[in-house]
Amino acid sequence: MSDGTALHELSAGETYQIDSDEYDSDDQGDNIGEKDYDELVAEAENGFTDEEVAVLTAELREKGLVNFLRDYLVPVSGPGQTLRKLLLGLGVIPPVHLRSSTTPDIQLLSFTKIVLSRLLRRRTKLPAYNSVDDAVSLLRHAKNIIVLSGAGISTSCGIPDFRSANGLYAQIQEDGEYDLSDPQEMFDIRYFREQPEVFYSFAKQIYPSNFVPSPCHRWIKLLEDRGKLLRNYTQNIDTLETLAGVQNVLQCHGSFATASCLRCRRRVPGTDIEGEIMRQEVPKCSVCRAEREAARAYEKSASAKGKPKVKGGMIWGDEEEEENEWGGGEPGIMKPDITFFGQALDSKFDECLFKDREKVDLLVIIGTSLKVAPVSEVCTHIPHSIPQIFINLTPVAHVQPDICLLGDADTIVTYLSDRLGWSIPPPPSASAKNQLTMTPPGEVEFASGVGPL
Ligand code: CNA
Repeated sequence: MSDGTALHELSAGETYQIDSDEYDSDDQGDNIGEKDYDELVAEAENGFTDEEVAVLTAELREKGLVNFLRDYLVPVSGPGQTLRKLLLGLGVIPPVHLRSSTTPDIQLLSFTKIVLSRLLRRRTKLPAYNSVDDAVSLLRHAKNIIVLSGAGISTSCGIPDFRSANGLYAQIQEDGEYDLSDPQEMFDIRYFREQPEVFYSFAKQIYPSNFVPSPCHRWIKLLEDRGKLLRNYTQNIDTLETLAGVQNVLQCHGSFATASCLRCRRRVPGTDIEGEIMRQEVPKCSVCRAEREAARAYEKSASAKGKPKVKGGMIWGDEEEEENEWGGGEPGIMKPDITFFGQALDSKFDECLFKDREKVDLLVIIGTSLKVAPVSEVCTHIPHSIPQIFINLTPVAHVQPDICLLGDADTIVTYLSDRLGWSIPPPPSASAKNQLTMTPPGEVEFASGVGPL
């Protein structure tokens, strides 16, 4: 689960490795002597048998990290076991500063979690499910489907995805207009703070203005209408699932439905900054702007009268000080409430996944490269015995779904529906569209004085 982890792109191999960001063990010079090593091996061999380790690993994959650790450390009957014994049983030698046999569990916990997460990420394909017929049968019988969707379900609506050959990253690279070491910087919060104009130069391309939900969005609605949708975890920020009428959708990466000031955190309806987005301008916070104007006016009159430059508890000093206060010399910059790389996901993601993993009976992944963590980890954080269907234009190498249906997602879901004798609902009427576009799903709190849409 996200565990407060910031949004980040999986780097090559990361899925299967404890990377240095996750665990900075200051382990330089962690050479292990032959004697120590032999003692650890002996301790491991006296701990769990191979069969017991296999059972523990299977339990981990079914229960998930949190439940597994709870049951392991505090079992209903009998005394708990130590994390040291578990780690050694899994063949993992703790780093030197955690290696003493007297190291308490509490100190080993973070390291153990990383080791277990790594194990969880290795899902083995279920041999029973392979064909299109299997997919049809799974869909027919499933009652609690999680749909994990990505930008690929909106490309047919005219919204480019990130990583396709004609996606946003390729466009940005081709334009060569911005000095970016990686097109991903376009969605990096640090970069945004420094150069918001870059994001706003292309934001209108993905802004949900005149788009009509695709057959895929409506297919998710169909699953919901048939009482089969447990939840749609969407990485998309275009709110088209909501426009299609899907109720049980979690917009994991936020959406354009609201926007907030980076400085004062005031939140406003997304439509407040629509004009600037369409004109490719950087929207500024009107409150911060007014405050700054007032502060400047005060400062001017104060210095004319020889008074100290103090207003409202703030000290208005030299240019540099003021620049820091405003975050780069600008009054508060407004940012749509979409999650950028480097920002943490809403805790709702963890909460929902923790709850849903107990009920889910089928995972359908559509139109995503599964390159953005932590959402990509939905695949491995639900019990590994739950079947997974992957529908996408291009294959992925780093996950192991059971059934891969490669091609245009709209065509595939239409085909599956035909086979099932289901009909995908038509696009919403124009009036429904006006009501629904940009409506934030669930409850959204606005700053005082600002009403909901
Ligand atoms: P991605 O990494 O760009 O992957 C999209 C995937 O969809 C690729 O693997 C494509 O092969 C596949 N694809 C493209 N067109 C189709 C199609 N017609 N049928 C089937 N598959 C197709 O995007 P992800 O969603 O994996 O990455 C997550 C990012 C993308 C999230 O943070 C989003 O906010 C972000 N994003 C969202 C939108 C949107 O809201 N519509 C648009 C662009 C980017």
